[in-house]
Parts: sequence; C-alpha cells; structure tokens
Amino acid sequence: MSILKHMLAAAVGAAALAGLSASASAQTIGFSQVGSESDWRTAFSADMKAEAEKRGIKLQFSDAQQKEENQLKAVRSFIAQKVDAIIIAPVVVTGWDQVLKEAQAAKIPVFIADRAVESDPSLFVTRIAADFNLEGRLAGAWLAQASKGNCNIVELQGTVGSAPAIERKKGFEAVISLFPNMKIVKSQSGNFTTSGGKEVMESFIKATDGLKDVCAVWAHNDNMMLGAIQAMKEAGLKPGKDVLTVSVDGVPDIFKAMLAGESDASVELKSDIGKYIYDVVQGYLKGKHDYPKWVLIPSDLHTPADAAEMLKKKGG
Ligand code: GZL
Repeated sequence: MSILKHMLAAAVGAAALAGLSASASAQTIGFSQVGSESDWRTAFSADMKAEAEKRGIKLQFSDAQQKEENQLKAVRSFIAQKVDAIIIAPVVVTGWDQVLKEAQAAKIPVFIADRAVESDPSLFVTRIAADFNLEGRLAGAWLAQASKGNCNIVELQGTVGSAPAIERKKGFEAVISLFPNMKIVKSQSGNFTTSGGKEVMESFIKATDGLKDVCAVWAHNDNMMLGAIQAMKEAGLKPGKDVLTVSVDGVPDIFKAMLAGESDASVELKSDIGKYIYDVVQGYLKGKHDYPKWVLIPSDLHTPADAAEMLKKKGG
C-alpha cells in the first residue's frame, strides 16, 4: 500500500477513534458564569461554548449577571438535573459552602474556574485559574520601573469581594510597598465594567483637581481602564502620557489604546482556557483523580512594544 494510502488509513482511524471517544465522553456539564461585565468575560464565555461544541459536551450555560444568588440558583438547578459535572466561576469568594456540600452529597464533581472560593478545598475537585496576586505584582513592578519608584497612584478596584480584586490589590501593594515614594492616593471599585471605571475616574479627577500630582492609574481590569481613559480625555488630559496606565486582561481594545498612545501596559489574562478546563473535567470523569488543588494558567505583561503582535493574536 502506498505511503499516501497508509497516511489516509491512519487519518481515518484517528478520526474514528476521536469520534468514538467524543461520543463515549458526551457529557452534560453545568457552567455557572459570573456575567458579561467585561470583554474578557465575553471572550471566555465564547471560548467555553465553542470548546464544548468541539468536544461534543452538552453545556448548560448560565449567566448570573454578577449576582451570587443567581449562581447559587443555577448550581442547584444543575444538581437537580443530575449533570455529570459542575463548573463555577464564582463572582465573590464567600457564600459557597452549603451549595458545594449539596453537590458533593449528590456525587457531582465541582470545578472552580477563573476565580476562587474561600470554601474548604475538599468541597471541589480543583481550581483552574490564573495567579491574580502575580498579576498585581507584575503591574506594580512595571510601574515602579516606569515611574522610577516615584508615583502617586489612583486605583480602580474590581468587584468587591472577588478573588481577582482581593489578590491583584495585595500583589500590587506588596511591590509598591518596597518604594517609599510610591503610594495609592485614591482607590474605589468600578466593578470591572467600562462605565464603572469611567464614573470612578470622573470622581477621582474632580477630587484631585485634574489628577494634580497623580502619576498613574492602576486598574484591576482593562475595561475599567478603557472607561478611565475616556474620562481623562474628556477632562483634557493625556492618558498614557501625562498619566501612566497599567491594567490586566490584555483585551483587544487595550492594545488598540496602546497603539494610539493612550495606554502603557496590560497583564494578559488568557481567555481561551476552555481547553484546559475541559481537559481537567473530562480527565476526572475518566478516572484521573490526582489533580492538584490549583491548575495554574500563566499570565504575562505586555506594552506598546508588542501591542500590534498581541492585537493580531487576539484577532483585533
Ligand atoms: C479574572 C477575571 C476578571 C477579569 C475581569 O480572572 O475573573 O473578571 O479580570 C472580569 O475582566 O470581570
């Protein structure tokens, strides 16, 4: 048989196996998603749906619109439907013990994705997420270098009580505390939304007489930074120049802002993480039960130097 025929036979065999494994692993998975508050969240949701489709997973997707009570309702509905597994991206870290115990009693494995809970780790299989504290440290280190350790900072916090807001703040402060002339002079939550970031920045501009003596804006996500950039421009300020900016997510519009000279740095948070999450869930359902309690997704910082390349990578 010619080489080509061998390759075709192998390809057909592989496709059949893949088909078999897909049908054999056709599972129903419930996914309780935070909401659609940011470009990153929207991209993450799209990736979770596309990857489930690719793997023949029946995904029960629930958008909680950033309300914990909606997430708790969704998880209880998944339990009632007797799904094969439950994935939760928790809007805040507290309030999960009871529903996690109910899922455990129903023998449905739970996986925490993207964010984190304060609950006992025995109540879920594992957490597949980035290191928010590291993201805060990367942002703080970049600003220390960019400002030569001399900077009054205004901070746009994420959703109060959420793991990324708690840990990004801790990581950022751990680094700037090493520099006596770096301090956060204003800090308030914009709830991870563009409109929230704009409103808070407008109040900061008013309270500091047009960001007088303010050297930088630190935002826990890009959407709040994009709102802050709008507010600074409307006040006649030059974000990215008069005021340094650093945020997290690495969404396409922040790279566009960098190319326009209006943003200086963003720590990328990978949004195409459905493959990692489903690998873990499907691995567990097939019998692999020795996952660590945290499957870490890497993050790295980007600046205008590679903004064009990152924008292309993000399909922007
Ligand atoms: C972090 C993620 C955060 C993003 C925000 O992993 O949960 O939530 O940084 C989103 O854009 O709102």
